[in-house]
Amino acid sequence: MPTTQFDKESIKKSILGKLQRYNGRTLADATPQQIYFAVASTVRDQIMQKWVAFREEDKKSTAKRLYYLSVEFLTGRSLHCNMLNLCSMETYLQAFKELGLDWRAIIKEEPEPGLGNGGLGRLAACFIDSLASLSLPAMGCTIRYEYGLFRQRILEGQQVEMPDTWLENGNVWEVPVPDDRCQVRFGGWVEEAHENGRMVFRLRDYYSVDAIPYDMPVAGYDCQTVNTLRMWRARSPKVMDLATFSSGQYSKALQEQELASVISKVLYPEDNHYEGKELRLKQHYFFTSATLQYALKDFKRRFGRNFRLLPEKMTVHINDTHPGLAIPELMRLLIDEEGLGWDEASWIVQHTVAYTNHTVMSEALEKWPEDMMRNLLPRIYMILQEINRRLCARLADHYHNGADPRIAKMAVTAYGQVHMANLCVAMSYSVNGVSQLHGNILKKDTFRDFYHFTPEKFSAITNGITHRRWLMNCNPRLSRLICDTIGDGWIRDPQLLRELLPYREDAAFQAEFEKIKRQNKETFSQVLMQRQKMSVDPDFMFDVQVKRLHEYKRQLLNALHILVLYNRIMDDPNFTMTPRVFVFGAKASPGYYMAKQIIRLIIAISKLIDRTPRAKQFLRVIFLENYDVSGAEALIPAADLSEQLSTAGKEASGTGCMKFMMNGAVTMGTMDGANVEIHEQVGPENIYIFGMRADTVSDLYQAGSYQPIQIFEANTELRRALTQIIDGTLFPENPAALQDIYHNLLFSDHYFVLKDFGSYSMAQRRVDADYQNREKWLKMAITNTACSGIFSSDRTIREYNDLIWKM
Ligand code: 26W
Repeated sequence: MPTTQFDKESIKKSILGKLQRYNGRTLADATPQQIYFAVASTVRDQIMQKWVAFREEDKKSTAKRLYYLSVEFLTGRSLHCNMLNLCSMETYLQAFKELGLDWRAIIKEEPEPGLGNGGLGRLAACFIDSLASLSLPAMGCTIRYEYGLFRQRILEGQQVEMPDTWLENGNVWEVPVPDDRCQVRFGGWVEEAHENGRMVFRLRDYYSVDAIPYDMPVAGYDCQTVNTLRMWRARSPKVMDLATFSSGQYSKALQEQELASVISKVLYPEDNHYEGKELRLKQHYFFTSATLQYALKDFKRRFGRNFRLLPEKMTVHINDTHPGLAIPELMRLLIDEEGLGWDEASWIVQHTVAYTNHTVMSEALEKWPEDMMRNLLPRIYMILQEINRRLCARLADHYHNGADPRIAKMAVTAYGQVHMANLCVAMSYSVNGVSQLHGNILKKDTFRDFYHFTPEKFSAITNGITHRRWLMNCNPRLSRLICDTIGDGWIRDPQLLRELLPYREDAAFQAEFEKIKRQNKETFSQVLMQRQKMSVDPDFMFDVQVKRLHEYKRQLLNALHILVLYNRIMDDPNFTMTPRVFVFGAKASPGYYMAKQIIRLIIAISKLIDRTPRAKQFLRVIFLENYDVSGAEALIPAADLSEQLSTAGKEASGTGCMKFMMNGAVTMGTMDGANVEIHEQVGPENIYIFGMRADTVSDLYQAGSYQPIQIFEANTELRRALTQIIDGTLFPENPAALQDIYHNLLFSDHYFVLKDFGSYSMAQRRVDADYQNREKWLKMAITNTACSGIFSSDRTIREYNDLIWKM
């Protein structure tokens, strides 16, 4: 075993040695940052040893490889998970103890890479963990953003965005790989010529950008596999022009280098909302082209120029449409660089690229202006046009009518726009949704016409989360209890968590479970104190809604309900309820006005309660600032109730819901996305379901008859709460501050907040009563943990592999 080099004594020696060599310090006078570096680079050394051995083996392999392309990988911190996946936790903890180090403090020093917005990016991170742990050969490919998602601060009750400088002190986990650098070309024009009886295309007057890969090892759990997360960084290919520099024109000399490197400068903060920004298109093409150039190089090294073999030897999986230019780029590389004909290249692409859709929100579907595409990527644009021409010809043929309206709906280019989802559906061999409901909506609605042509392409594979990070790592107390109760088989096979079911009525087990939840609440309260100088009472019920702020996720439903509770408390001196703290965490896209107003509302309600002593006995509202992966890891194990309130049909899957469930929180949710499947797993008695079903929502949109004002008039409690938004209750000095929320709800309410409010409020009454019945509640909570195994991303990845990748 190579790990014997990393026994306790050598770990201690390594940490002390690194502090001495890199910092010239002893342990006693090293800073926490320096200690973190010494520890993390010791763990890295251990991974590197495995990585080298793994890659030696891998080089000889002729097996199929997966390239998982995603514009986001929201990995969170790595140190803790790496120690766990190496199965060296105990040894490290012993070493820390003997050195007098507090490991919690060390872990906190790691900057969190915020290379993602929300669900899509976090899913990619769970997937690479599962891929490695199941020993499937895969490379995650993305952009090495210098600035990740903004850091959120709350100032005067409003969100303020600050840059996320995660690379400031370096990144211990990455290794630059200059030998795999390549160039990506933009702009110019296409010269067409005949050579040896065939058309050739040459890009002229282009400018190119260097793509430099930085690799991060992804160590699988208790196995020899170490996969790679490859992050591409953009750099100018030109060294700075010294003549210009010497003549004193410093800024001109620097300009060109700056222009190239902006491509990997910053992550776009829009989630589920598309804007046709040119820099974003550059980012997408940049990392997609670099990845495919590398993938082809690797393919040729292994199999020569036998390109027919390509679909058998690699899959390019595109995580939503953002890397969709992989399709024309692979065509370009095969035709222009390798000399293949159109038909052969097209066949290869259509058997190599697989696509996952993550949203049906129309404002999130990418459509690039044709002009922009033509100017920035002229050769790619040409290929897109040819793909479109052939697609439309086939459709016209099929419908016996070149003017059939379905053709424009399915076209790749139409009305001056390139429709990325149509490109991906038309040219991939697989199109999948991320929950059963979402998969059905794709077939019946979003891609209905495509589905009629090629039903065999479509599938639904429900998302998952890695139980290693989201249970073993973030909730060590519960993990220990589970191991003590049913053994540790569930770590390899999380479905074995079901063996907990008989214990849900066991009084001793319930007591332990309850004790752990309380301890986790105390721990969270400490974290909250460190993060924003606040604490919470661990005797309160923890009711949590954490996710991106978006109107469809309906944080408003929750906020209005809190106002209703406030009024019940204030109106009736005899009123009592289960004391509850409502925790919110949510970043709003900086340009999303309504989302920012909703944050203001939540904070205003929090302040209203804090200045009202009677209300404070029963209610608290906490807005967790800068909600990120580390925040989630501290909060989710402490939650009692998980709020999943999206308008049915809008949340493709949701993955937060699974993390809460696994940690023993009960769901309050609509029949949307993965909630439907949680309901199926735990049964109706262990979940709170409310609101309209997706088909009813769809009918209501069709009918166009919804009038929220009628509900406003009929529901007294709701009317009162809504009125408080504008009557000075919340902002005595500025009552109009949130009037847009009020107007929107009354006269539009696109996401049916008012419509579902009554049902939500009733379900919340049941929660209040059930939580008092400790036995009943604990039984529900334990059932949720016990039934959560199916939502491990190991199951998800196995399904992708069986159905799509076939590695
Ligand atoms: C171009 C702007 C943009 C940015 C991000 C459009 C769309 C996106 C993502 C596809 C949005 C997203 O993160 N979707 C979420 O994906 C998760 C993983 O599958 C699901 O669990 C969530 O329900 C879905 O909202």
